[in-house]
This record gives sequence, C-alpha cells and structure tokens, in this order.
Amino acid sequence: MNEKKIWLDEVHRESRYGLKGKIIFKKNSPFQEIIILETDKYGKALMLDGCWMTYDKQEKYYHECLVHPALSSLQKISNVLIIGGGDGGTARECLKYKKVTNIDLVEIDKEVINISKKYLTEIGQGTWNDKRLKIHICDGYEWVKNMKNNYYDIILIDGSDPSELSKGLFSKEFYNECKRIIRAEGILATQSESPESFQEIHINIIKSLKDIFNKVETIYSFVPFYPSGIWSWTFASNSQKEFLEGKNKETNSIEKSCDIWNLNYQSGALKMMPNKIYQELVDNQE
Ligand code: SPD
Repeated sequence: MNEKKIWLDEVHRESRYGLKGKIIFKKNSPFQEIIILETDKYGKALMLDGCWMTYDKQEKYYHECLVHPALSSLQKISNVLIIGGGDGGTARECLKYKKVTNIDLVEIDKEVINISKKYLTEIGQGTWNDKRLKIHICDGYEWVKNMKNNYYDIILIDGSDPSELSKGLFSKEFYNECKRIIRAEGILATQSESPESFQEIHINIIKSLKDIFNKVETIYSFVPFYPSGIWSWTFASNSQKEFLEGKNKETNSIEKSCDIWNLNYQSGALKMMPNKIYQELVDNQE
C-alpha cells in the first residue's frame, strides 16, 4: 500500500469532507469500493464507495445516538436486529445491555465485516467474540421480508446513504415489513441522514415513518465528517405509551459507559429539529 500521506475526501455535491492519512487497505468487493485510511489524529477511518462510514475517534457520536434512545427506552430488549452495521459499532453499544440475549446482524457485504475485524479493532473491541451476536451475510430487505411477525424487540437500521445498493432500506414497503416483525411495543431506529445535506431524503424518511407508525421522534446531533456535520436518527413505535424515556433499569449504568449520549443529551437532541424541517412536516399533516 501507499506509505505516503494523502488527502482523501468524500465529495458531496459541491463540498468535500476530507481526512489526511495513509491508505492501508483498498479493494473492490462485489458490492462496493472499500478503503481504510490511517490518520494520526482520528485513528482509522472506513470509506465505502467514496463516503465516510466511521472512524475510530468520533464514531461514538453516531453509534451511541442510534442505539441508546431505543434500548434505554424499553424493559424488554432481548431480541435485536441490526441491518448493516458491519463495522461492529452498533452491536458493541447493544451488547452493553445485559438484557440483550440475541443480536442478528444482517450485513450484505462480508468484506466490510472482515476488514472491520482486522483494522477497526478500536470500534469492534470484543463485539465479534460475544456469543449473543449472530452474523448473517445477506440482504437486509430479504431478511426482514422472510421473518415471522412480532419477532424483534428492536430493529436498528445502520445503513449507508441511499444508493442502488441501499435504496430499498429507505422505502415505505421496507418500513411496513419492519413494523410487521417488531412486537407491539417495539422500536425501529434508523439513521435518517442530514437535515441539511440530505434534506429531501431526511424529510421523506420521517414522513414515511409517520404514515406507518403511531409515534415517531427524531434526534439531531453531530457526526463531524459526514456531509454538513449535522446528522439525525429517527425512532418509530406502535406503542400507545410515550417512548424514548429511559425506562430500562440498566439506563443509569449505560449512561456512565458513554462518551456522548445520556438522557439529558437526548432530551436536548429531541428538541433540535430545524424549523424548516418542522414546518415541512407540519404542512404535510394539515
Ligand atoms: N453519510 C454516511 C451515512 C452512513 C451511516 N452509517 C454509518 C455506519 C456506521 N456504523
């Protein structure tokens, strides 16, 4: 591999989000181009098809916000489904909960898991050896379609931005299938893109979920190297009760284990919806 440091950028429309480092791995899998960049300041970073997915020193901004609002909210969280998440960060956060007894991690590209196990050891930590984690290399949409009703307590969608490969995971048909396979009080959590650089997709995700589920809430926070920096995660449930309230008894110890997320952070993040997004959603309801 090239031992020279270079700038590697995610080019998004007319802006670039770059890191400087050495490319220590580069390969085309049957699905996508995979690059690992080693940087001095941010550790190792994973890029898929030109988009930053995760990097050692700031991944918690993303993974903690996807996982904990949902898992801290329910008493029964034994059976979890992760769609995507091949770097291991989402599973690592779920495995902090003793009550989680099974995680099905469904990732389409086995190379992403192999490369993450080898290079992103700071992110995966002991995740890959935990007996509660079952890895399934297949299409997430197909997995959900073939699953029996009311099976999971939580579904976490940790996919890439919409592309030919991932667009199904942003469709109403897919969300309907998710609703079918989570139990009545269960929660679907999905990364829901940036309200700035992916505004239309972001709004569509929320509108689609609102059409399908009783309750939908979005939190906003930062992922510094994703386009525009501001990012969002949306949570949906058919529960009749309030959700995202930290009712899980393990919440207190989980808060202590986190770098970014706690219930206080979450309650601020729940109030951060930019007004133009809020207006767009309100207009849609009238
Ligand atoms: N713009 C990047 C969106 C990627 C979201 N998923 C990241 C995977 C981290 N586990």
